[in-house]
Amino acid sequence: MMAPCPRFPSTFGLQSGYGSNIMELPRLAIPFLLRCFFMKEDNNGNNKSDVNIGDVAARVVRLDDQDSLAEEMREIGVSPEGVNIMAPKGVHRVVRLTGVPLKAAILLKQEMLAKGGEAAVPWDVACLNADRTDMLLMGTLRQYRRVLDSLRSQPFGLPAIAGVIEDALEAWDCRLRHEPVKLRSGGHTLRFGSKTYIMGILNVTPDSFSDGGKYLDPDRAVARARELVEYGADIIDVGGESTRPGSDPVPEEEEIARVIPVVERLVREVPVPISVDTCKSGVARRALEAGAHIINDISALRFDPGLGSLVAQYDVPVILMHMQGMPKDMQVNPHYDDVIREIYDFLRESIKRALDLGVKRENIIIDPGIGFGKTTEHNLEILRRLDEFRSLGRPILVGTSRKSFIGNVLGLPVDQRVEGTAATVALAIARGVDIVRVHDVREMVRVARMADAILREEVLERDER
Ligand code: HH2
Repeated sequence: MMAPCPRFPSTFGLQSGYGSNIMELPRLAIPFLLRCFFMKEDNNGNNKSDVNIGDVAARVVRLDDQDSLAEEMREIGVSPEGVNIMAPKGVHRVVRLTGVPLKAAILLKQEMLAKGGEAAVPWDVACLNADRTDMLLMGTLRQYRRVLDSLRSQPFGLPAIAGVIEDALEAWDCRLRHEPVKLRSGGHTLRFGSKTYIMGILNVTPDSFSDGGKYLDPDRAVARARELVEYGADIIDVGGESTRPGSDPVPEEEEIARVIPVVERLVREVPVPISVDTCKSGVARRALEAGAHIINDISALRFDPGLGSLVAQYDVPVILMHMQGMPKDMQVNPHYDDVIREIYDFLRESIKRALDLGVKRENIIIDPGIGFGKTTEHNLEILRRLDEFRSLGRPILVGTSRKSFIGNVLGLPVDQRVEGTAATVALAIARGVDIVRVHDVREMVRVARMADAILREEVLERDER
């Protein structure tokens, strides 16, 4: 005889307030009825199953994107239709929105709740005491899809806000699918997502913090570049101006005299793309005329108004880096209210500025600027949360190599930071970085290849074919 039904379990209960929906009743009732059917109670009223469960085991699986989840579903035999329906329900995302107008925030919260998600807002919003607010949206991809569909027919700017949310979600998930970037000469193409690119540092300066004075002579510089390529560098980054903390700018003619003879030779003599680390359009123009492939601008097109249009004219990739202050004073009490948010906003605006100047979106690479106006704690937080920059939808570069935050953590001088650098490179790759700018190319190529083999299955599959 069937035992009396257990009490309606609280976890099945209808939520009060937002989200209550009579249409949900059949969905809630089915598991409840199944439970009534299969469960018995012992004399004390505790539930006891009459089925021998044998060897059932549970394991939390780490599937943080739809593709991996779909793969796992196929593995256990879920039908293709089932995979399509269920995969978006199994991937949860938290999205931080900033600067949302009050009325839009209230409707957006209601929409998230109505579709089974959540939206955290400050108390001021509940009291209608704010003009604009930040929000944390929480939901599965399916819930977002349903919310976004319904926002598109709502007032208060919600259709545009839906677009912002959708772009961030798509960019975060599509990092492995950036379009290939064909470089202007040498038949080079950058295929971001397929591997981690190693940018080897070649400073032709007398005073760089780590390799200053070693490669001022062009013959030595070229020999070093050849060595870096032999070790596995994918790109050589030539710099003629140190930007270490406390450094002064170098006059343009001086920078040209250091950089251009080396670039002219490298373009002919080494088989990888050449990037030039400069903020000056005069230096960049000469380098591009000499055949350089990429411009690396630590000022993100802010210091020289001519640099953006030059990059656009030559149709080359440009690295836009975040920096607070100027190299001379950037390490004097760097301060942020919210370091990730401020760098994110800076890079978002930098991308917009570059686009306005005519730079193609596919030519933009972003860089949070490790060590440029940041304390050790700021640098560590940036690395910990590097993946948040993926929502900007552009490939990410980081330059941690031998920098002082590694020295501060390990208590080691600049010539003993290779293992510390290796840790940052491996973890940055795990967070989705596309290019690492390093001095110790031989070692970091090994770190990156190993990390790629773990994280980018397609790399291994490709190599094994
Ligand atoms: N760091 C340095 C120089 N250029 N460019 C990008 N995009 N990102 C970086 O992190 C970055 C950079 C500083 O390192 P280094 O070139 O070794 O030292 P110096 O400025 O003293 O020449």
